[in-house]
Amino acid sequence: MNYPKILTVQDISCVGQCSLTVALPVLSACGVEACVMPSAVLSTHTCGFTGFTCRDLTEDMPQIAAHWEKEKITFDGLYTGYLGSEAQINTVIRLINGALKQGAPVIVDPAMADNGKLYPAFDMAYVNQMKRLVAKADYVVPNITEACFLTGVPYQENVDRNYVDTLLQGLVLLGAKSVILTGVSYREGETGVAVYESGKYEYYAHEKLKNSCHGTGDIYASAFAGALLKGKTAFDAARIAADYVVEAIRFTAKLDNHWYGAAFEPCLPKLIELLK
Ligand code: PXL
Repeated sequence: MNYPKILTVQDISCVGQCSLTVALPVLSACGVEACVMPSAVLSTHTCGFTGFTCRDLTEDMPQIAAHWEKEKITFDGLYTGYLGSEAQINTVIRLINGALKQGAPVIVDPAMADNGKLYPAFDMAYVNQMKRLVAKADYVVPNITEACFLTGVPYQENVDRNYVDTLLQGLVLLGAKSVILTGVSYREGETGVAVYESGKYEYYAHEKLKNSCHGTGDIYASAFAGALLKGKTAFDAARIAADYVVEAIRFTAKLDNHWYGAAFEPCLPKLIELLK
């Protein structure tokens, strides 16, 4: 019975359908035991709400890790998302070095930017710290914007194979073993995911919907991590996650004024179906 235990490190945005409120249900639906190390508690996410509160848990994180170490608790995989600081990245690197079982994959979603821009909380110093985490990744799961910030390649809205190859190679040069690059659109009405693993490039194209939603990167990375831990190949996990996110975006388009996130919950049965 494949019942893996994954650790995910990211914030709790109490309202906003992102980070841990996405990762927990999605990983659970995949049939994976999801353990968490929350990096901060925010009243909402930071994109579109104003006046949100934030309780930084940077100082709690090493204490949590120390307790796990004492209890000899280890994990079959580690998946990181939105983090807040260099100190948090240091704790994650310590977990990678000490809290994982042999061969457990490290999945890094460098959640920090979209549409050509960094999220409000981040600057280039954080981008540089994130490079240290990418260097430890078995799978890095950026969107095009994040890949550009990490590699120093200027952001372009329209991309071709050459441009995508430059991003993939740049991420591998940083130390990532495999790259799952999302939002790669070569044709009108179509977008997709480029998977670069062991020197091999594969591409999965899917429908590009007219609406876009905040938080889809978190839904994508969570579904990818869950599918991978359940034994799917990286390409199959990338495809399943893409099909699931498309479904969630399609569902969200039917709602009135659901602006802050994607309604991924009603589509969880579809994810479970895709995993069969
Ligand atoms: O990965 C999305 C995300 C997660 N957590 C917080 C955010 C965002 C994006 O804006 O603000 C706190």
